[in-house]
Amino acid sequence: MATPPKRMCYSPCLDLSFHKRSKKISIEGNIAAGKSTFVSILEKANDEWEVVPEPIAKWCNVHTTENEHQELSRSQKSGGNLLQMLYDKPTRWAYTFQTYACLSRVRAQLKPVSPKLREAEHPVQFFERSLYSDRYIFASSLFESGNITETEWAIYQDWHTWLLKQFESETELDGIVYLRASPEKCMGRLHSRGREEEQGIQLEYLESLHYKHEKWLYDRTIQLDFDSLRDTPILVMDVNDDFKNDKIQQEALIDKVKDFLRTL
Ligand code: UDP
Ligand code: D5M
Ligand code: MG
Repeated sequence: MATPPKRMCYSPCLDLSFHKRSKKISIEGNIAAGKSTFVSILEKANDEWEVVPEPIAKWCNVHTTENEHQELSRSQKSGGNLLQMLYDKPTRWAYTFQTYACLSRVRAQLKPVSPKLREAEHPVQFFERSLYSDRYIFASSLFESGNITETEWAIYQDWHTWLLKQFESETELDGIVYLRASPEKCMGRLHSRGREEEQGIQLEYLESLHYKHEKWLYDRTIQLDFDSLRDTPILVMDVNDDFKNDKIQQEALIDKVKDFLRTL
């Protein structure tokens, strides 16, 4: 009898020695807290550190194949900006957004690592957010605000739990860095960044996301469905003070990350 084909094994698990010596760290924080700025600083700080950015470009420009194109609405033909659609009409697009956010994050996180990182002695991958923030910050908040229905929430939790368990060894985190900033500070940075899709975001939304981050990563009081996540070490760093233009601040933050990595 023919042996059934095994589930495709993505690169990290093909190389067991790499898998054992590498670390996966998620950088979490509110919208515009400074995550992208910080990960680009991290990437430059050490040759053995690599970054997996949030796949936001994909969410702002959803592509389809030629044939499917004929069936699409005008907004999608013009480049399917799912982030814009989410903010314009969350009751219609929140669930769709979550399916795509999760799919694109799994893909990004399972991409083969670079040969340079594979050769490194102490390789570290930093992810900008994680499959966990999709669920415990955003999807949960959109459900609580009535933008995801009870049925959608039940379906979401079902496939999200299943998917993460399927890819547990490839996506499990060794640590989390929480970039903690006040909602007011995030609002200021959001405006200074000026991403068009986000200009209608209200302080209230940032406050609700802040509260979710605090419960998950600071107070550690939310109910989690993944055993390993309950014990994942968390480094909390205050980023209310500008670090983007302050080398001393940057070095202090990098030193904290190095100390944290040594404990893992
Ligand atoms: N920013 C800043 N000072 C900082 C960190 C970030 O002025 O110390 C700015 C950054 O240049 C950007 C905005 O704040 O215009 C949001 O930062 P980022 O995109 O890194 O935030 P994210 O949403 O990724 O957390
Ligand atoms: O940018 C990420 C942007 O995407 C921000 O507007 C929040 C949004 N985002 C990210 N993940 C999700 C999920 N899962 N649901 C809804 N919205 C999401 P940044 O500013 O870098 O945080
Ligand atoms: Mg970012």
